[in-house]
Amino acid sequence: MKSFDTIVIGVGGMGSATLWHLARQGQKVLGIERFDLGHGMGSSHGVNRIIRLAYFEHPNYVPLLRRAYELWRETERLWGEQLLFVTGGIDASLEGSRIVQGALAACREHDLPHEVLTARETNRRFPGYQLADDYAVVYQPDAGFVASERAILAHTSLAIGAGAQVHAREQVIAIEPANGRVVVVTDRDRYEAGRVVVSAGSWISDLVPALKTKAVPERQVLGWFLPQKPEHFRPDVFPVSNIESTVGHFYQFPTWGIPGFKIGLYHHLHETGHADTLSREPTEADEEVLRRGIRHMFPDADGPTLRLAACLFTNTPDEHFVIDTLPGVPEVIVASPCSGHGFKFASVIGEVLADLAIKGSSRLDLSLFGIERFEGA
Ligand code: PYC
Repeated sequence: MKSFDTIVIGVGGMGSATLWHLARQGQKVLGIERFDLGHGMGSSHGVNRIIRLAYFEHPNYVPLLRRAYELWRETERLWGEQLLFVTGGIDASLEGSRIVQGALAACREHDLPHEVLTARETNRRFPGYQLADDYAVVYQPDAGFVASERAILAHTSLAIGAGAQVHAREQVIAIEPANGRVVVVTDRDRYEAGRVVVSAGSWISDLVPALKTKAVPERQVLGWFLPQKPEHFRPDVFPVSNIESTVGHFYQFPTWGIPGFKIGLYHHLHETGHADTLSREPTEADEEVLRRGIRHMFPDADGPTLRLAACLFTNTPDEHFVIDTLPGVPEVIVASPCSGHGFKFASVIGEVLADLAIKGSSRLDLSLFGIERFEGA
């Protein structure tokens, strides 16, 4: 049986970064991916994902984000291609509600650069936005997006260059811990390793049954639309945003990569199920949901549809991540139920998982992400 220091199961956003951080530290590593490398079945396709520092979800994410920014910049230097694009970012909601309060709490606790704007000031400064007067806005200059598909290829290429083995189109059937090591059984072979990192995204609970009700796949749809005024939706004039509006929590990007203004609705139509059976085929109903947000806040983007794509969130009950060793099984490390907001962290989570595999601990505070916070997990 072939033997490795660490096996990484799932070579997507988190797994590819983990492989790189393990390989660069001289580990003998194998990455196993059930689909093609850079496939469109998971949570990272559709060219880019938002990155932002003033994190409304919880101030504890900020130190991780600072390190994520550093590592994205390092990865782009080593890879020779830009992966992180700073556009500035807008967090908006009705006065006093979660997103604005959360973003301000992160700014206060970590002394982050930001501006509080009225809706009118926002609309004047960034004319792609047409927010109603009752929205409050926090503008953060460091936000932008990460080229998610390219980042997976970058991390994987760097890992292979540092000696990692990668097997795509190979499915893991079982993880069998025994005598302080782990056997990984696939549809092609059996391997053994000192540690296994399970970063299998929406398939994680197939391999880690303790997460069955704690890492729930959800269908999500992204749309790209041709603006009537394309000049208002370029990356130099249109900041990325999260807006908890009266018609839903929408997030949006300037035109980049795929032509068209990009928009998504958090928790789209609340469709959950097994990752194998959730439809990846967008429908007219999906498009209508996205147009609701466009008409409410971005009327100049209400042009022809250019592309729709379905991807998956993997939601935990509190929407915080799981990054931990399996209780009672320190050889198995789990990460990736990121509730739709994880990709921006891939660079740092890769480093954290490599540290957990090699040293058993991370210098970063992971207390928000423990598996045992879920009763019965
Ligand atoms: O982190 O801004 C974000 C985000 C939006 C949608 C999913 N994640």
